[in-house]
Amino acid sequence: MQNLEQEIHARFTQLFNKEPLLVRSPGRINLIGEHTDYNDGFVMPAAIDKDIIFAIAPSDNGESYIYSVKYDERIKVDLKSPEKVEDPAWANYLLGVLHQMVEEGMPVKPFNCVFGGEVPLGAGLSSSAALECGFAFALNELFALKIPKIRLVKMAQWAEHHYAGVKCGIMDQFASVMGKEGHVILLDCRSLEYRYSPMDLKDFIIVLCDTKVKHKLVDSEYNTRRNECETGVAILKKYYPEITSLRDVKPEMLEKHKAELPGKVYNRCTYVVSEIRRVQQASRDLDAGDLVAFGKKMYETHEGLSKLYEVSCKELDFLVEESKKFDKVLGARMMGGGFGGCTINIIKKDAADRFISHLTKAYREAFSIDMRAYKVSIREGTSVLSKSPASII
Ligand code: GAF
Repeated sequence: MQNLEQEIHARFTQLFNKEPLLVRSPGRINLIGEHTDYNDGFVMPAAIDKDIIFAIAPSDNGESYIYSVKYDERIKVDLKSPEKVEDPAWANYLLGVLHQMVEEGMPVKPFNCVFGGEVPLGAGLSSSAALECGFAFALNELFALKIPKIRLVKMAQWAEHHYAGVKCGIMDQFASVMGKEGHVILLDCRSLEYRYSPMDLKDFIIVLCDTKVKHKLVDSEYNTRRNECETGVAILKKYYPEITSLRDVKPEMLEKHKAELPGKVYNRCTYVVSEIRRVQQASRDLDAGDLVAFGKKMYETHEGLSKLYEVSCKELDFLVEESKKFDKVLGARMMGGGFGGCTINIIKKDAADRFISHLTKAYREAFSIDMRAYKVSIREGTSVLSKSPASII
């Protein structure tokens, strides 16, 4: 982390010969509550110790540049109209944020920015939210725009919808900005009310197992799921005009009108309706310190995501099945949008290394792929690392 910060700082001073403001923005995990955010449900995410770091300072020559360390690529930004670009893809997450600030007439002046990080791409840890949120946060700080945090969250989500083309919910951006060290966030995605709950794992830790696969059509399948949920709501609304999302749907309503719902739509809705309830129960488990009950619910979630919501894949299913061979694993499931990325596992500390080497071996034998494992800790959301007086306007 220290090294990354130094690297980004060094690259900035080398390119722009100035002291920058440094901002970190984390990736996220989600304990439970998957594909519930865009259905007005509950989620339980947290920010983690994997960051993207931004170095940013005002520019002295009226031009603005953003440089990606990972891709060793830079773009020149037109501050008058930061429109979507064909290439490079990474630029759109940032341009989408900038576009809104410019549209709203915020006093964004020419700047230079260098960013890079350790949130793995395509692993379901929401590197895109970290990118959007960190950039929004950095501009807000640099130009003292006084944008409230929740507005930064929404601007980041807007960039994802309109510049990256994924109709995501609010969870990832919320977790990245609002995360709190050692706590999970229980977020009501309808009202945006939230509370922090201490994640007291006792002798357990969280291990992520990265399948290293990202199957095609992830984004279009994501948008399709969202549409299927909306179709379910539209059909049920004929009978229950008061409902506006799956949050309002009770299991009995689904059963009563099962025959009118296309099979897939019924399955998608069944999963979401039960997952929304499951998160509420899981939150009570956590309050009661009952990690065993919590872990069981993670397995139930995976089952629903795999069989009913159909966003898992053979690699994720394999890792979850293998985890069941370890009695020291309390729960495991696929995490995030699906079709690849990571599983999240809660496992006894002293068994973690054995678990990782067992899974790595089994996974390599099954798929000829080297799985990657991360032991993660829960950290603070997006924050300033260091301010250079010269860089602040
Ligand atoms: C992705 C989305 F960005 C989130 O909004 C959420 O829907 C998640 O998939 C599934 O729970 O990470």
